[in-house]
Amino acid sequence: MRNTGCSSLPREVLSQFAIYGELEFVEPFGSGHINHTYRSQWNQAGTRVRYTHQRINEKVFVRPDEVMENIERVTRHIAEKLKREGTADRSRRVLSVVPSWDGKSWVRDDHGGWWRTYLFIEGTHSLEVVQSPGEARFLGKSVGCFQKQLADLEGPRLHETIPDFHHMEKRYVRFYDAVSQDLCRRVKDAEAEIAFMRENEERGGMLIRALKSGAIPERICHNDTKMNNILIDDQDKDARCVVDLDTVMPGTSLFDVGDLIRTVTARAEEDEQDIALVAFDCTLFEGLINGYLSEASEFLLPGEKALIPESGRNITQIMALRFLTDYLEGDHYYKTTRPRHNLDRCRNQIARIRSMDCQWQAILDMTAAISKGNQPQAGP
Ligand code: ADP
Ligand code: GN1
Ligand code: MG
Repeated sequence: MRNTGCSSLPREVLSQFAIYGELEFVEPFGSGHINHTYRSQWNQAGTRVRYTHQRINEKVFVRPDEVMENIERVTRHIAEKLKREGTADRSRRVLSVVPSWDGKSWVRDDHGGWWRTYLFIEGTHSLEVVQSPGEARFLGKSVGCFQKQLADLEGPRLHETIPDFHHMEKRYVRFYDAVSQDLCRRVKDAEAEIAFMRENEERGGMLIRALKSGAIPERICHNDTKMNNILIDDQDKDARCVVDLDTVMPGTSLFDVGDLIRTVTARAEEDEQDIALVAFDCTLFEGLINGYLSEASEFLLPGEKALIPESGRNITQIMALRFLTDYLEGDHYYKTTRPRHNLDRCRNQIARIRSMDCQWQAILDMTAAISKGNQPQAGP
């Protein structure tokens, strides 16, 4: 079935969450590609309170119970840490899961759909394009901080909510299947893009090979750090909260910094159709990596730092591959609003890679210089 983003929030679902007061209204919210997101407003004894509700996309997350178990553990861990550290404004720095009246983190609707609720984080917005190195710095710092907060999560390994999510080699297997089957007769529209994917296959496997061989360590990471999954404070413009936690699971730190590089440095939206406007911006890259390493430098190993430039290229390539595969398979994964939407997205990602390639030496030099400047302090 096509993922068009249409659905509604049943009232019998809302009434099962532990929310007091009178419902004023519910509206669709956000521009995510995967879940169905709504915002509700309530009158609680004269105070206006808002919540975020999401129907989990079960075609993507086949074990919503495991997704929610991960999210409960991760949000509890971060919230406790913020409390111990006496951090101000804590409920805007981590998602708060609102339970059902019977104490679960989810509610099922009459058709078996899975729903969850969070406190709506007020006074924030998310970005589709970054304008300044300062914004890029805040975004990088927030993801470095998120990884650091989870580095000491105890207990069993988190569930892999989407197995092999960033496994380039397995993504290629599926892509080649889509090309050879050509079920929608779309291969003819995408010959140049298919050729690009073939040419870049070997290089694209670099991160996953490094992870699987043990050259870089497995860590808990977010796995979907595109910038609109980070909420920015409306007043001071600093990043407040990393959201969209469905894919928090084991991976490499490089998946996260790579997705930041992909989204933050391009000076254009992911949906921009005029690829002449897609251009890698070195000053945004510098701000981003400075911010990220100001938090992450203390735990990253030299092998991880060395792969930061490649991570940006790699995650951009995997996104190009996934958009193209979805186009060839008939647009069943990402929400689309027009024909060729996913092909356009793939072209946009390829333009990002080409622009990075034109500035590759600058990217390498800048990363090395920032890493050197952010060396962890030697112990006493
Ligand atoms: P998707 O998986 O579909 O991308 P997200 O969890 O990212 O869904 O939610 C969609 C958007 O809604 C996010 O990009 C973010 O801007 C916004 N959002 C999500 N949760 C909250 C929240 N608790 N408070 C405020 N905004 C939120
Ligand atoms: C999806 O859920 P959302 O819109 O934040 C996707 C990411 C892609 C992104 C591209 C679970 O992210 O992997 O990078 O679209 N999430 C999933 O915009 O597939
Ligand atoms: Mg999202």
